Amino acid sequence: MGVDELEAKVRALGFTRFGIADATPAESIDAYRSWLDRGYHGSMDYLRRHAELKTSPESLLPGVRSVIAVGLDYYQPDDGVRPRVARYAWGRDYHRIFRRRLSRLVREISSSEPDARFRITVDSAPILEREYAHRAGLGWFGKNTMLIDSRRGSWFLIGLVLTTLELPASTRSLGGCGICTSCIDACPTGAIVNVEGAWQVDARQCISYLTIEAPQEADSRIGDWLFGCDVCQEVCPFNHPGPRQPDRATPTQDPDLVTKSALVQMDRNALSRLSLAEWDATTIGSPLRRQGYDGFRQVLASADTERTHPSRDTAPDG
Ligand code: B12
Ligand code: SF4
Ligand code: SF4
Repeated sequence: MGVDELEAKVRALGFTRFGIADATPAESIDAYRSWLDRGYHGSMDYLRRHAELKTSPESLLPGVRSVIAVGLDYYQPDDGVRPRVARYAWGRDYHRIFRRRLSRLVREISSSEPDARFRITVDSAPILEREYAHRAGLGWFGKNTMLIDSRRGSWFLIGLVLTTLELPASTRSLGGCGICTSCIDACPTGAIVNVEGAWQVDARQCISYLTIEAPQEADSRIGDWLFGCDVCQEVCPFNHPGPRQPDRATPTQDPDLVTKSALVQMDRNALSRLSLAEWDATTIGSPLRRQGYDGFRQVLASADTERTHPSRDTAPDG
C-alpha cells in the first residue's frame, strides 16, 4: 500500500495528523531514565517497570519496521464552567476512540497486506509516544514538553501503529520555542523544570498528575482544576491563531469529542450532590472515570473555584 493511500485511510477515520517513523530504538531513552531517576514519575510505578521495554519498539512487536503516528485535534474554547476539566477529557475517552479507529485501519491495511503484523498503542503501552510522533513529523518538543507543530500547535492526542511493513519515513519536525518562557511563568505549580539544559515536567508537581493520578485531600496546589490542566498549552503562542497560521486552535468538529459528557458541564453544587451511583453512570466511556469516585470527591473538596486564574485562551470564540 502506498503512503498516500495510507494517509487517505487515516484521515477518513477522522485523524487530523499523520506521519511515519522508522522503528529504530528510542533515541531519548537516557532522558527518560534521568526523569525516572529524579523520581519525577511520582507514584506512576508502571513508568519505571516499562523502562526497559521502552528502549525499542521491537519489544512490543518483534520484526517491527515502521511506526505509523496519528494525531487527533481536540481543541475547544474555554466554556467557563468551574471547576475546570482539561479539554482532552470533555468528550469520549480518547483511548477508546483511537483503539476503535486504529483497529479498523489495521483491518483495512491487512486486506491488501495479509502477511503484515501490527500493534496499536495509545498512551499506556511501553513506548515513548512523543518521540516516535516527533520522528514521524507530528511536532517538536516545547519547553512545556508538549509536542508542538509550528503551524497548528499542540492541542492533539497521539496514537501509534507499529507494523512489520517497511514504509518510507516522513521528515522530522523542526522548530523550537526560542526565548519564550510563557508556560514556565504561567504553570501554577512550577512543575516545568530545567534539568541540565533540557526541560522536563516533574509530574509530582503537575496538576494533571495531582488531580488524576494521585488525588489528595486539601491539596491547594490544584487551584480551580477538577481533572487535568491546560494552562501550559493555553498560554503557548503556537496555540494562538495568527494571520499566517489560521489553523491553530480550530475547534474540533469530531463527533466523539464535541459531545461533552454531563459531568464536564456541572458546576460545583451539582458535582457535590453526585452520589456514587450517579457518578458511575455519568462517567461511562469518559476519561473522567480514571479518577475514581473517591479521587473525584477529594479533588472536588480541594478545588478552589473562588481562586480562579483568568483563562488565557484567546481562540476566536473563546
Ligand atoms: C506520564 C505521562 C504524563 C505525566 C507526566 C508528563 C510529562 N511531561 O512527562 C502527567 C500525568 C503529568 C501528564 C500530563 C499531561 N499529559 Co501525558 N502522558 C504521559 C505518558 C504516559 C508518558 C510521558 C513520558 O514518558 N514522560 C516522561 C518524560 C521524560 O517524557 P517527555 O517529557 O515527553 O520527555 C521526552 C522529551 O524531552 C524527549 N526529547 C526532548 N528533546 C528531544 C529531541 C529529540 C530529537 C528526541 C528524539 C527526543 C527529545 O525525550 C524525553 C523522553 O522521550 C504519555 C504517553 C506515552 N506513552 O508516551 C502521555 C502524553 C505525553 N500526555 C499527553 C497529554 C495530552 C497530557 C496533558 C496535556 C493532559 C492534561 N490536559 O492534563 C498533560 C500535559 C502536561 C505536560 N506539560 O506534559 C499526550 C501529549 C500529546 C502532545 N501533543 O504532546 C501523550 C502523548 C498521551 C497521548 N497518547 O496523546 N502526562
Ligand atoms: S499541565 Fe498545568 S501544572 Fe502541569 S506543567 Fe502544564 S501548566 Fe503546569
Ligand atoms: S509557551 Fe513558549 S516556551 Fe512554552 S512551549 Fe510554548 S513556545 Fe515554548
